[in-house]
Amino acid sequence: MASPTPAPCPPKGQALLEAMRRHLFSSQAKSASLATTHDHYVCLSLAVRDILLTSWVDTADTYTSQHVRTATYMSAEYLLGPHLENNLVSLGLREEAAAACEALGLSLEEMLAEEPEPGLGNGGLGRLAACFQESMATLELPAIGYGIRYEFGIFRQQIGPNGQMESTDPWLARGNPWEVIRPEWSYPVLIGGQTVIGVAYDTPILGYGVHTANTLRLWSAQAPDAFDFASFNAGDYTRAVLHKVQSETLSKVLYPNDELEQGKRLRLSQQIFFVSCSLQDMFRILASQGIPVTEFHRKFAVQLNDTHPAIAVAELMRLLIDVHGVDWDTAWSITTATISYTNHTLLPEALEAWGLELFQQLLPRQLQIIYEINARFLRTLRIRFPGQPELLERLSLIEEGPHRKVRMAHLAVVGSHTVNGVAELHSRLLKENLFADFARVWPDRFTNITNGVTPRRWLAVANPPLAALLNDAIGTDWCRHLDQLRRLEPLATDAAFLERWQRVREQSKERLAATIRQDTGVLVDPASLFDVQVKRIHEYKRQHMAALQVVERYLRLRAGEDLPPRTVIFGGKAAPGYAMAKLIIRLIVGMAEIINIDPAMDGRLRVIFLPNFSVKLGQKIYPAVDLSEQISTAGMEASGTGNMKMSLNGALTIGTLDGANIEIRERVGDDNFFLFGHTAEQLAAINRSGYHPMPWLENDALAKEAIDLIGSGHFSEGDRDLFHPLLANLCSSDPFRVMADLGDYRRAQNEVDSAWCDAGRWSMMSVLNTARCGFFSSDRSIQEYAERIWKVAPVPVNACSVIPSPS
Ligand code: TH1
Repeated sequence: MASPTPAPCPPKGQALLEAMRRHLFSSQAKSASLATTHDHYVCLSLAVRDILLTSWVDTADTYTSQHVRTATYMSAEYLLGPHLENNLVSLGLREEAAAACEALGLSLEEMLAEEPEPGLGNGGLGRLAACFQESMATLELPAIGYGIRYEFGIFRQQIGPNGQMESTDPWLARGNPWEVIRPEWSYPVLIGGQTVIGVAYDTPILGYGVHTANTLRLWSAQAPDAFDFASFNAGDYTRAVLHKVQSETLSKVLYPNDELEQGKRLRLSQQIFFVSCSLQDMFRILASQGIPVTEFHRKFAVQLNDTHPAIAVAELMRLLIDVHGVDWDTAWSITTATISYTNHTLLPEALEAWGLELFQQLLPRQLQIIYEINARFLRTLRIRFPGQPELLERLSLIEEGPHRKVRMAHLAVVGSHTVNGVAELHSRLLKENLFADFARVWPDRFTNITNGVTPRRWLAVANPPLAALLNDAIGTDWCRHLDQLRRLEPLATDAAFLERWQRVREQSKERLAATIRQDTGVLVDPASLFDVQVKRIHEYKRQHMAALQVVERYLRLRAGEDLPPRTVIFGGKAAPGYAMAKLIIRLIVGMAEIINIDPAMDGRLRVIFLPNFSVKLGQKIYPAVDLSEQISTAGMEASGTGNMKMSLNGALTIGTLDGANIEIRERVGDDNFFLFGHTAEQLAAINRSGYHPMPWLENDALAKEAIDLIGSGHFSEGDRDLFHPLLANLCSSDPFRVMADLGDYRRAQNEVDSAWCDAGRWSMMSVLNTARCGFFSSDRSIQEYAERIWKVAPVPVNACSVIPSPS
């Protein structure tokens, strides 16, 4: 609300204020008396956009006039999160915007809350793509992000008594002030004999504290203009419109599956659609700069974000040969010199393989090219490895069997000069298992680049109190050079500093407690230990193991044990078709219902399932985490990035030796990390000798009691059948080795309880987590991509725009 006498606006704030007033009239066509909160949000966003447009225009001019080498990132997902606050922080205008809002009787917080989140991704893979875009701009690297402008992003999750319910996410319903349509840049794509047009929508991606603003170019599907004129003229208007509707479904909705490949016709169509538009766009840029097509690989480096855009290998060949008249061998050298591929998972169910029939129907020419690539590849192998037909069969781009398929991961490896995994362990396992044969053929092709997260969104924007403390203690350089956090180390034993640290953490926990109250109605004590697992719900991530642990804690508390107060917080979406994941949510919700009303648990234990985990909600959660749960079965979580966000914000991790946990532990130190569980190697050995959960369970009275309690219907209003599929699975095959790790998990949790009781020591460990996490900046990851894979150098952009800056 307006304060009676608003503080005078600073000059840049004044300019924002004037621009907001102007946009209310010229963009929203309203007077103040009719303006809604959303109108004001749009006006503020447009006012900020006016300012960043000079950077955007200057960046495009600089890149065009200097013919710069450019990295292009192809990703089916970008989990961007809201733009407004991030742009304000990048421009250094957060305070000014707050003042401008206040002068209008508005609050900046209210404006920020109005922004719908572009949820064009499922989870870690999409969020990584978003962090990478921001880091590329901050490092002043010429780059373009290519993807799909889904009209509906990841579904909205509501939690009812029966667990998860989904609804659509119409994020574009009220327009989008951050994008610019470029109808002049649209391209035809032939899919299943029908032409679809992709139209470019551009979003500026600002670098932090630099004049660079790169472009994220997302393709929207449209029916061709002259759509089916024949039917139209024949009076079959409906048929003509039907084709239009069919074409436009291509960019209608994001598939809500995380790490699950579902062989859907529409999905393959989406992939060729955005890949072909992007490559055609790159040829257009090449031509506009007078560069011959045979120089494609000198102008562009193309990074494939997992196999979703792997069809780029065949499509680039097709465009070079069929459209630009290049011969096969030259085209192949250009393609393999251009493309590189990041693998993000070892899970077999995520490995894309498309049935030949479907492929033939939709993309006959690309299939022909794939056959030719394969024939030539197998020929070289036959010469190098004579008499090894099994090896050839394993490496082939085509999977044999009753249903022959194209293996997209193989296509990506064969068509790339470099293949990387996303954490050290993952990259090693890629070479030892999934791509072992390929590693024999091309040992130098494989490398590792450990993931990172952007400190702008995940510290400066998400955690203003901590950012202010850091600025005060070690200066402001950490935001661009996250390694600077090292300078906190000496302060980890400084009592006065620890007190301030504590205060900052309390603030974040109070803020989250307020959100929890608003979203679930449950009151939680900010002084309790906030124990958090937020991420997609998946059995390999083992939310059910954490749930079992909570039931055990409940039993111990009921038996009179004295344990420090905890608030256990879960959040995350389950793929709508993934029954077991939905059942895990149902279990957590059932536990919360019983535990949170049990007077004996008051002040001791609270269980929360926060609905609709998203980037926005993550920004409130990560700063408030005391204990970060990273408990996946070793060898299954390729990297994880939530683990980095939590540790960076001062959480301690309880975790397995999996993904990037290993590197986090190496850096923060084993004293400041609660390790448990079998290693990937130990699990492999257990698997070889035949795993069964029963022997583990039989020696574990507490685990048995917990399972029995769940089975008794205690958390399901007496329904003994509800959780049967989950419990039966745990007690028979237990594919994710929950029982093998449960005992050691409990031991580590007990250590957490004792460590928490020494508040001073906990704070020191918390400081050391932040201080030693500088490595996990996406700036560092991107620097490695740019130097080792793309060979793309920074190009600083100077303010040279002829258009005057509005400020
Ligand atoms: C995730 C990985 O599970 C996670 O460990 C990693 O940190 C993240 O990628 C970024 O590298 C993946 N998400 C998906 C989503 C789909 C298919 C494969 C993966 S791997 C749809």
